[in-house]
Amino acid sequence: MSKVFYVTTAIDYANAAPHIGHVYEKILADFLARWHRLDGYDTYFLTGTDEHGEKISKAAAKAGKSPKDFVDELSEGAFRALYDRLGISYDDFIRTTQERHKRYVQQVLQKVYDAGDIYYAEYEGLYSVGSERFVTEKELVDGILPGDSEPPVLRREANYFFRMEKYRPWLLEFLQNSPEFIQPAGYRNEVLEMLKEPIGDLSISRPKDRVPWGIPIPWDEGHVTYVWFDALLNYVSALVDKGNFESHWPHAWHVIGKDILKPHAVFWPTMLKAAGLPLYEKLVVHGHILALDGRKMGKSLGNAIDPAEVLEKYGLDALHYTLLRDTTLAADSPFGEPVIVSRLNSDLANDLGNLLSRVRTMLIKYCGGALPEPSPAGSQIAREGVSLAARVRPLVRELRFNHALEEVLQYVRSLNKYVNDSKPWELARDEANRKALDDVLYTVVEGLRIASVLLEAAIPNKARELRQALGLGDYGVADTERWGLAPAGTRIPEEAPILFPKLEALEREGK
Ligand code: ME8
Repeated sequence: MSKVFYVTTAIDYANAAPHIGHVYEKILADFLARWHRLDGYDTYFLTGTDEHGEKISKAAAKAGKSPKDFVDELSEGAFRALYDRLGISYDDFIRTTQERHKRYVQQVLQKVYDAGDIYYAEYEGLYSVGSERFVTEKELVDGILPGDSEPPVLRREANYFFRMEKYRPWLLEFLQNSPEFIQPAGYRNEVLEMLKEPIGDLSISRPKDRVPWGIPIPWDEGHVTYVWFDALLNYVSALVDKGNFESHWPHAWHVIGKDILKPHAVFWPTMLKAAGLPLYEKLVVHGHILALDGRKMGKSLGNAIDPAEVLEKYGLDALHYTLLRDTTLAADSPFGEPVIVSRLNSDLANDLGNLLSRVRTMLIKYCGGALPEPSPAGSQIAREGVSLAARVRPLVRELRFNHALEEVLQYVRSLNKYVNDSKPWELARDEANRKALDDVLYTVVEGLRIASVLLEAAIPNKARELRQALGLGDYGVADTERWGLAPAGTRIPEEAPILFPKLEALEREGK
């Protein structure tokens, strides 16, 4: 059976600079993409920007720019540039203003219209510009949609409507029978609750004279497509454009934040059904990143962290690792520099980096700077190493990323303890212990090789640097399930930078 994996992120609104929440989500998806690539899946990773709608045109007008110039600058200069610096390993970056996307959206609209699932009607309702959708009274708390900064406005206009309500019984039944479809389970329950009562039909157009910035409705010049109907289709339009819809679509995992659960869990499956397209495989919903005091981060609150700044200060690997290790998918997670510093010092500098320095020093001192012959595969620590992937893999697939990383770190700690208990510096005093000494050092090298591969999706650059410092190249997850792959006689580089300098040291040096 060939293994195929397709992962997407929400496409960010190109209306302001990216924030740490955007970065968190891209790192979650990047972790999944990298892990699956390493584990032998034919992997495709899509991210991009959402560039139409009222929110964008308002922001452009405020900045005194045309919507096109405005989104070009933000999409390329801010979002894509930041994700490149962050090492987000996307295969395609979609922008909803691209021709390939517009063409596909129009095709789908026409198909659903021709099938009779789109009609024209007048509607009056409360509209949230912040969330770009009509909301119900029930969704509001003190007159405002949670997460929005402004109350919704009463709006009456004639629009095209998608017969979403018609598909509600089907969707409800499907979700009841598919416990794995929306994860974590708490979000699934929220959706099941939403679907118990009528959801109404979805207004999918806007009059062009009020919102000119959008994809024209193919059969009516006077209307443009509602931004969510446009945006959701990015997940498919990008695949169709590259000719890998058939192969990858059935394996799609969408990574999104909890605030856009309804569009992804309700609008999107019903749209796919109406368009005669199969459903995606899984919706991966994450909570929000909060300030350390537990409050929402915001520029106006002065408690926001700038992702570009923390990236510059702590490096890509530390940021990826801590956002994966110190958050829980199902909940909102407080995050800030103290979290990065303490995690970097403990797991990465003390446990992992220090072990690498220790073993390198001993290889140079006791083995002439070359890897010794493989140690026995049957030792306790070797068996623990080759079985590690079997423990980590299900944790990744179950989206328990923090547990997956902790599992590997526990192994790294076992390796540290193994060195302390075996005392190679004492063995080195007597040539009669040569074989025992070689075995200890090889075991640590092999253990580090295994750990580095299983951590690579979270510390992509440092994992490779670690192996390079031992003269080793790249391996896949399957190569961690075999002992003795580090070739005997491999020369290790004489010099290697400290993998993760402790942070007090950085501060002292004034870096
Ligand atoms: O919603 N913590 O775009 P967006 C974690 N264009 N994630 C956060 C967050 C936070 N504090 N704040 C926002 C949109 N996000 C639409 C998506 S998809 C077809 C269209 C997440 O720029 C948010 O939940 O407002 C969403 O998943 C993503 O960032 C983009 O948000």
